[in-house]
Amino acid sequence: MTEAAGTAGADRPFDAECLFCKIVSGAIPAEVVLDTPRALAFRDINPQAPLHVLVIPKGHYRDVAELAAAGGGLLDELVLAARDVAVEAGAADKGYRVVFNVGAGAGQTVYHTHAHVLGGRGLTWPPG
Ligand code: D5M
Repeated sequence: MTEAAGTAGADRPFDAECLFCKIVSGAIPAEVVLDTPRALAFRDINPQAPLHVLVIPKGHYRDVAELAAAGGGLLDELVLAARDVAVEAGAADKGYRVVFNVGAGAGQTVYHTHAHVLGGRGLTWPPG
């Protein structure tokens, strides 16, 4: 978290400088597909597959390890929300991918935990 981090009145970590905190607060619009008390899912602005949704905790945690360390079942909720997104999109039967990039070397550009949920086409391995 940055120096701007605090809580935004909902008893959860908040970073006023964070793009995804701004999406949670509604300051920046997003195409929301799932909204739960502690998680939000919205379409990626630069989709890499027919289904490409980001699932985020509403609280600010810089990466998935920080989220997991915070405990409280938040990581479980994100994974189950990712499943719900894939099911709702009709992508679950043929398989989907849930990716957390951690750190710049892995391609993380937004330091607010997000699961990429990818599906709707064949997905090869290894990823780039
Ligand atoms: O993934 C960060 C992802 O966030 C990347 O795939 C683009 C996406 N992104 C960036 N800005 C937006 C907005 N405003 N709406 C929706 N999606 C967005 P990373 O793993 O950090 O590289």
